[in-house]
Amino acid sequence: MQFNTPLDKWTSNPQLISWITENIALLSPKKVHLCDGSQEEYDALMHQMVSQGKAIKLDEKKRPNSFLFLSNPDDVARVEECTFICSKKKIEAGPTNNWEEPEEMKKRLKELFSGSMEGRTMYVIPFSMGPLGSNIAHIGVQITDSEYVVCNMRIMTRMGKKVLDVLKNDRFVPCLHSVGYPLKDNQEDIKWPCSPENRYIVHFPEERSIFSFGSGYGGNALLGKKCFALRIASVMARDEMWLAEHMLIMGITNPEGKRKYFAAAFPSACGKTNLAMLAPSLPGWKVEVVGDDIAWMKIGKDNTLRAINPEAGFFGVAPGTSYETNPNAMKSIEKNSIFTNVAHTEKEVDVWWEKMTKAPPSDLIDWYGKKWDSGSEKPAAHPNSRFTAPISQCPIIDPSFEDPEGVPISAIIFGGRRDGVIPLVYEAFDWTHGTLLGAGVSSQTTAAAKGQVGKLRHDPFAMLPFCGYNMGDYFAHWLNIGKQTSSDKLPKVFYVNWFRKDDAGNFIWPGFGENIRVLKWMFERTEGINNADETPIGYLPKKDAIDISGLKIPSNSMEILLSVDKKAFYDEMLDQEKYFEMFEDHFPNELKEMLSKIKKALK
Ligand code: OXD
Ligand code: MN
Repeated sequence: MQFNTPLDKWTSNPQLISWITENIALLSPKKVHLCDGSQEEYDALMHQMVSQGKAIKLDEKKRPNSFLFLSNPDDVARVEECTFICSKKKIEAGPTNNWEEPEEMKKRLKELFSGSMEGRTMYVIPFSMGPLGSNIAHIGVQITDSEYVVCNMRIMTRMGKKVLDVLKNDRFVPCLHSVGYPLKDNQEDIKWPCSPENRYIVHFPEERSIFSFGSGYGGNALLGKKCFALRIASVMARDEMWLAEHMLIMGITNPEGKRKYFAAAFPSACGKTNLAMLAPSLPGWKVEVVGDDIAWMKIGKDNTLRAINPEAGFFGVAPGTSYETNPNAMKSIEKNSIFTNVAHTEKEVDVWWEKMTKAPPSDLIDWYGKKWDSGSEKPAAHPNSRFTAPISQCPIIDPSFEDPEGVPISAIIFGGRRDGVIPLVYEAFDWTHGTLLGAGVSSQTTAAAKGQVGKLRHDPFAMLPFCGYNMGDYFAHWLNIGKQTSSDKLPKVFYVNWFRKDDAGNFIWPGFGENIRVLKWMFERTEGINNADETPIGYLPKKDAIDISGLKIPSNSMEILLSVDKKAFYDEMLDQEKYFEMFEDHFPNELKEMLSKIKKALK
């Protein structure tokens, strides 16, 4: 077998050496490339993909060192129906995950992976989720036959030789990935190799291992992200008493210069990336970003809940992002970025997507690679098209982004998209109630996702597709975390709804940079300021407690935004109760009692 560098010089980790050796035998690659994570390696792979017609180099002056990929139209998003949690017992995976008997699944995977890298290079990528050496961080190694994956992993994680120096002879999470498109008898490669009819994204939680076959896209293929940092990490977190969450982390500084950190979980299409990079409308307030998607949190030496972002890059949805809606995201992707399935201009070769500018450029090539007519019904960029960019390029990166201790979390925010019932903001009575707020997260579906628009979808903790074990046990784990420190050290928990509508169907709250006004109220709550009223559903802002100075909204808006219709909220509680029934006796009694208490108070 031809290696780019001798295996025994690259690592002396016995588990890693035998895993690589076994997989060479199984996958039958033509060559093996052990990644060092260098810029030269990245540049050479990109150069190779451009010359093979797999990538388009964007104009060097307009967008230096940036590339565009157009995927197979059948490989454009995470595939939840092909995602499995193969715990030994079905009950361990719970009612919200797909499950198959692990030995059966192993057999099927063995057949699929057998010879799947013929004619290709097998890349081995050591990566750290979290700052190297942090006691909250963990190490994985991904094997893949996709150069696109190697380059994306270099942006999304801390990757390469430096990780092996930290790993030494310790255990790592093995992540095996193949696009499932072997090149037999010198067959020519194609632009986006994949195998959509044979997709499997499989997790073995007891073994802490990941197998992904058939897709080259995003969360299916960049295994550090959803597969490791959420599904497998949630199991590790349960076993080791920490939290792996689908949350952004933001630093908020008040005009007096005091900085606090908030973490927030929202289902998709609720503006998580925009909130993480918010440009505050209130003078003197500052927001900085630690992460936009995933938070790992652990009670620290000081007994506060400490959070790190395990990722090193953004893998953000492009459409809708503009210098107006999210200038900090736009500045983060000005160079050294990868774009997937966006449109591009033919003449100067730069990227474009819906709402990036008011009017589309005249010479657009769409995400299929065809000329796009501005009158077309179909969007030029795929609705799930993405940018991959280093967080270090974000102009508002938080100074503690690399802090191995993590940042202390003062508030946890849950939320969803609801046109009624749920007020703009309220605060949980305590950690148990906060856990119920997380469990009760639900959101109305938007046109961005498949299916009926406006339908209510339960998405507990925004973790529905990402929890690696029984979600009922996950709720119990949250309650346990609350018992690991004193209540004054625990973050306060809030629920927000930016999306309430008036009778005419218009959003009442302006959102975006104005959300700082709601964050300011939460900030004050975490300071112990008495600016809330106790109500049956939690603490609501006192009249005039939310700073709306300089905000032009109709005079009764705040009243409507903060109103609670007791009957409607009672029905909401009944709906949650019904939803929780599926967890049977895994649903914690403490939450049942809290729910009953709230129902009683609403009666
Ligand atoms: C994501 C997701 O891509 O949550 O971040 O689906
Ligand atoms: Mn996400």
